[in-house]
Amino acid sequence: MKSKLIKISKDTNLFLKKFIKKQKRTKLVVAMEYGLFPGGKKIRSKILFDIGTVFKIDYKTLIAVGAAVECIHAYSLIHDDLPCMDNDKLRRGKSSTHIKFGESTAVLAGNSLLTMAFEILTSSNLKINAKIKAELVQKLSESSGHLGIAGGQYLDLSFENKKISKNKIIDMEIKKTGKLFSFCCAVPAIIKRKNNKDIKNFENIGENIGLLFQIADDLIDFKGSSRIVGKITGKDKKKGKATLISLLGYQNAIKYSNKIKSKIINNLNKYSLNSNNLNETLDYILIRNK
Ligand code: GRG
Repeated sequence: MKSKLIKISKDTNLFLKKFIKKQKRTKLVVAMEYGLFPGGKKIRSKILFDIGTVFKIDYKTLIAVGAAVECIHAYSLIHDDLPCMDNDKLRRGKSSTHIKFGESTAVLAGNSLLTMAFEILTSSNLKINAKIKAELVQKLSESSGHLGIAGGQYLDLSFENKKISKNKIIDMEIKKTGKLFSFCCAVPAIIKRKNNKDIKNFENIGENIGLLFQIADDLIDFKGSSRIVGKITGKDKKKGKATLISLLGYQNAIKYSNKIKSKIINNLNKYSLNSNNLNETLDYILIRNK
């Protein structure tokens, strides 16, 4: 598992470096690269790889689409750390982008990474037909906007210091974190021109993976060490964040995450697909300490 993740991470970074190198160099690109490299764990790209391999999608295509996803993800982290959002000074073991370059540059670097994701999806590097590219662009935009990450972040901020129901917390976490995983899981089905019902099913699997990932992230914030995680931990409690841990307690949140894991695997097994790779990624998500 670790060696596959390292290879995917290396190939994704290489793809992104080459993509940026082909463009005219600007000062803003320095802040974009700071937010992108060396980068995080590349779990979203790994999920894309796990499902993509089952569908026999070409590796280079998976790396290119994964690179677009990592641009959106890096953008969300840069903006998430801004003083008007979660106000964090540390990310991926170094100063947040706005601490290093200033707020306005961080906002613009984030915006430029968002648009770069769509440049990648529509570029000639990606060898898939135009109709499928358009569908990927549509799905990724939907996952990033008010129905997805941005909408989830809005809810996350507006839920602070309030008593929020389990369903509302789940809805917020699926939007904030799940929608990008949902996109990763649907991509192979979209490329293989599966019907809408199958695509919806894979989106649903992705939402649950995202939810699982977010619960694990909240458990790390609750118990993890800042030195290992590379960002300040213990913030959720201080900020009065609505999480499944604050609602259910630590042990029950772990039980709930195991239930979601079984749901994901059962759902995938319905397709009689080999879920070995995905299974090991889910285990990694649950046992990781950063
Ligand atoms: C990006 C569309 C868009 C809007 C901006 C700021 C914001 C609105 C959204 C924030 C969303 C957010 C930060 C959700 C948390 C997701 C999460 C658990 C991130 C941590 O992911 P890891 O652990 O990070 O994969 P690494 O560093 O490993 O890549």
